[in-house]
Amino acid sequence: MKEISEPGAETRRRAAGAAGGASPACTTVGETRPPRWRRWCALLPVLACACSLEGLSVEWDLSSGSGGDDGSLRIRVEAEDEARCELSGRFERVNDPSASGGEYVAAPEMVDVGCDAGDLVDCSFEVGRAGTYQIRVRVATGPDESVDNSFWVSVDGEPSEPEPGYRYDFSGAKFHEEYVRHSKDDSGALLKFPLDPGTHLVTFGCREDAAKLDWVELVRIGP
Ligand SMILES: [Ca+2]
Ligand SMILES: [Ca+2]
Repeated sequence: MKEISEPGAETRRRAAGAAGGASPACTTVGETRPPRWRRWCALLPVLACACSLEGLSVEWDLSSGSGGDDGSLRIRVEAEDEARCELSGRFERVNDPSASGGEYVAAPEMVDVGCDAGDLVDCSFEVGRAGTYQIRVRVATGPDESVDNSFWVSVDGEPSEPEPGYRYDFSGAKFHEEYVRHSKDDSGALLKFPLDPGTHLVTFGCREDAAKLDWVELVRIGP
């Protein structure tokens, strides 16, 4: 509801501003003008309103941060959705009532067996709008939070060297939402990607088995 009410309020303010700005000029100047010109002046607030609506949803979602569920700016796929996310190697779906959709995916913990390069979750996204995107996820660590808490993350196969993706560490044994960070970056920078319209692949590779992935979102944060 916020997405609807707030842009509306802003639009009303803009329309009011436009009317306030345009009307005096129109009425003082317009009275000496032909009727057609006066009709054009009367339309100005409406036109200003329509023009400002064009960019509003973007501005609003940028400022709101947590946003909402505007499908054009946030695209979510459930990791267990086989139509959207392909599981390879050891990754498997796990039933869990605390997971969104009742399932998450993970590579099961195997003693003395490390992750393999072929243990992957490949999620495809149809991006309709060019822009800069971040990755938001719902994740949880496995039972041992110190060794069940990271993935390799890549977009469209990059980066692939020297490591098979950006290292993404997280904490918290309960499912929670967060933006994916590049954990080896000292500033802990959030990953950002310029994406053109089309199909894009976001890959979560096994770095520590038992780490849980519930869903993945692409969030457009700007042009
Ligand atoms: Ca592990
Ligand atoms: Ca899920």
